[in-house]
Amino acid sequence: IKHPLQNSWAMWFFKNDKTRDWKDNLRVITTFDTVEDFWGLYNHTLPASKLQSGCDYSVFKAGIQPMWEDTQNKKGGRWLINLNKSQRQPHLDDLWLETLLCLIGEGFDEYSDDICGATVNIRTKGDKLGLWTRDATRNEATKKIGMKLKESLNVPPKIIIGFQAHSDTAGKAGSTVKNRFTV
Ligand code: M7G
Repeated sequence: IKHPLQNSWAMWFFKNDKTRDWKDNLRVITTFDTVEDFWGLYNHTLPASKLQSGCDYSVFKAGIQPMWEDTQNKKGGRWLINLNKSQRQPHLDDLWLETLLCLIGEGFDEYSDDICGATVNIRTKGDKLGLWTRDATRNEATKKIGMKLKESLNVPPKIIIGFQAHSDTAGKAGSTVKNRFTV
């Protein structure tokens, strides 16, 4: 008998094809709800660091699409970890795996219900890790989740990470988005 997870999850893949709408480039790879199926999936998918630039992986609770427009995301936001180019080879895959283990292991304690999912963006200008939560107005939950993420990923204290509301991010391609919280 397999070990059930608290939630069912879907893993998504995004491939940047500029001839199509952003949403049409997003595909579900598979869903899983046991520890064993998670590892089967993890071991059979290309590590994030080996994806082409412009691609994303996302892992979200089943029923939530990894986009701002989903009803579960539209009032939410993300904690964002920006990596520089030199961090992909030594660190990206470990950081992504640790993020996934926090998600599926419900590692955010009493705030695990605030979690929607996580995304890794592979980009030449620097990869990004985002942890998406459902309500950017929940101050206490948001701050605690950010602190827990920073601790779980061993982000050095002097590196400050920020939380941005999706409503601030949407439609602001290229420009800097203000942080609602930092830890
Ligand atoms: P990105 O892939 O998050 O970061 O956003 P990048 O700038 O480092 O590549 C790039 C663009 O993808 C955005 O400016 C939007 O046009 C589109 N995009 C990204 N996300 C997460 C969404 C989304 O949730 N919904 C929609 N409609 N477009 C999105």
